[in-house]
Amino acid sequence: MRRPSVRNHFPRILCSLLLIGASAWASAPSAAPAARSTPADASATVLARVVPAPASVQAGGASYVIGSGTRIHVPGNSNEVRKIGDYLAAVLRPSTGYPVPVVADGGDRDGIVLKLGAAVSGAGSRTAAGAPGAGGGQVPRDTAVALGAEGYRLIVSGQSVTLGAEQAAGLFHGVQTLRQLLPAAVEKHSVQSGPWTVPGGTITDVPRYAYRGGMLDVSRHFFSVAQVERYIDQLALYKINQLHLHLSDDQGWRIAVDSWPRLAAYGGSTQVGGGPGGSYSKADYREIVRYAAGRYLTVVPEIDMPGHTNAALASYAELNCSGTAPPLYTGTQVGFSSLCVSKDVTYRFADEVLGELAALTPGPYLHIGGDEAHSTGHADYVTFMDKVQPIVTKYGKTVLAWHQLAGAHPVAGAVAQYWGTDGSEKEVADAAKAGLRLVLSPANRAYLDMKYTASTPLGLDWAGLVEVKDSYNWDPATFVKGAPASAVLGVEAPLWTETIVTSANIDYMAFPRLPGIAEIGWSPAATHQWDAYKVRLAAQGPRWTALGIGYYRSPQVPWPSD
Ligand code: TNX
Repeated sequence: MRRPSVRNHFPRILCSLLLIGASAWASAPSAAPAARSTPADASATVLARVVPAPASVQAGGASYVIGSGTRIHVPGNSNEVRKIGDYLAAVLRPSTGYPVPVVADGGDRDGIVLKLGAAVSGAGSRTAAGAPGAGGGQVPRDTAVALGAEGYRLIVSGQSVTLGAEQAAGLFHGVQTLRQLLPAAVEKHSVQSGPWTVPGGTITDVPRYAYRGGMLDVSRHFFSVAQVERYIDQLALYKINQLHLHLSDDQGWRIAVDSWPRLAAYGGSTQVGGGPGGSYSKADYREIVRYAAGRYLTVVPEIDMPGHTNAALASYAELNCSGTAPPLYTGTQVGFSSLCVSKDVTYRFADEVLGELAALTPGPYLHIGGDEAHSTGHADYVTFMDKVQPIVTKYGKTVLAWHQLAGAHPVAGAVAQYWGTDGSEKEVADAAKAGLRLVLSPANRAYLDMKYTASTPLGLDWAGLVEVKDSYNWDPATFVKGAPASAVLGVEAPLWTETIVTSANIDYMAFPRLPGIAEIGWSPAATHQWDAYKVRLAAQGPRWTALGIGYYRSPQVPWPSD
């Protein structure tokens, strides 16, 4: 495959990064599992195993054991927090066999307490060692750290597990951490023997980057709503907060558009290799959005333009400069298709498609593609982007596009998704200096469709072979040479599906690399260390097995036998 370079520039907004000082890091993930098994060591070991690595971990104090009397308390009984309580209960009930009721009262502190809002920053009284104090259950004011939109604090003592956050997303992320503090068998769907011990200590955690994405290409091969929801559940485990859906490409158009009905009906009728394809009705798409929102993920829909458009061009002859529709395409070449930049109908098409998609999408972004437009001349490419970006902003959305946008005129506030391999594209760095924000998806690091080794049965290798260590060892802040670190909004792991057909295929390519990209997006740079990470990652293996996720057992990772 030919991969093009980019040109050009533009304005800015800073992504505020909330970083806890490395000093707060205490005994955390860099501490490899201890060989001895005194209770304190055992606690430290378990607390130090979380992926993504939390910003601050203090092990110590009595452990909490989930038992038949454990309840999940939702003081204030807000609907949103109750849903998170129900989600946690749904994880705990099948494997523990306990009833784990979710109750509104906050008075009884013997159990798991989910606290939202003001109480979190209020006076607290538990020590890091978990000794109960006068304000039992309050989240202590033990650091000056603001938990913000997604942070949380988890305090485990002999009496209770108290999870506090300023926003519900933080509680949800804290629940993912709590899952990892329990034995892997907690993820199974039948009753297992405990004990269900949560080690004593305190975790205070906030993300490094606001945007932490996973992309699924549902165009090259179509994936059902249930398959997408399965992937959402996997993304949520690692605190990913954006689901980018690549909804259109040469091989298939996957979203119903009322004003252009043949896009889905005809353009969605096949896929790579000539299978039946498929598309989402608007109700299907709303269901994906709803399900994702319940896991604190925002859906980022992509309509790839002006290239990667054969499915649309085949559906409507008038979109072609020639006026003739090409046949549907089921191969894997890229760069041969283009919307007709000089025709007015092209912009009516873009307006109506993006308008309908904006109306269905509560999240802030519309991704307009813009990659590999090899059949669109540069001047035409710039013209097209000049006309289509304002359509996105007219519908109240933020422009997201592949990094070729940097070679056109990115509008104020736009975000470019970088997919190069060596960070040498000066146009991208210049545009970032001028204010373009970046989401980092370097293909030789973050592309989940790259083979791990030459013998990986699935995947492609145009960006190289990407073993687990390659995938983990990079820093978003410095990857694009000359781009200011402040321009980086976050990271994303794309999974292109030319060779990916089933959920088992998705599992195998995403695991174990996806958690590494999630960690790069979430954890403080100071925690980044392969030797410690591979031990933490290894501990995830039994969890994936318990969840039915079949992963690649990379020889780089010291997996336990499970
Ligand atoms: C490049 S990177 C593409 C996709 C392919 C992918 C395969 C980018 C924005 N486009 O069209 O599916 O490589 O790895």
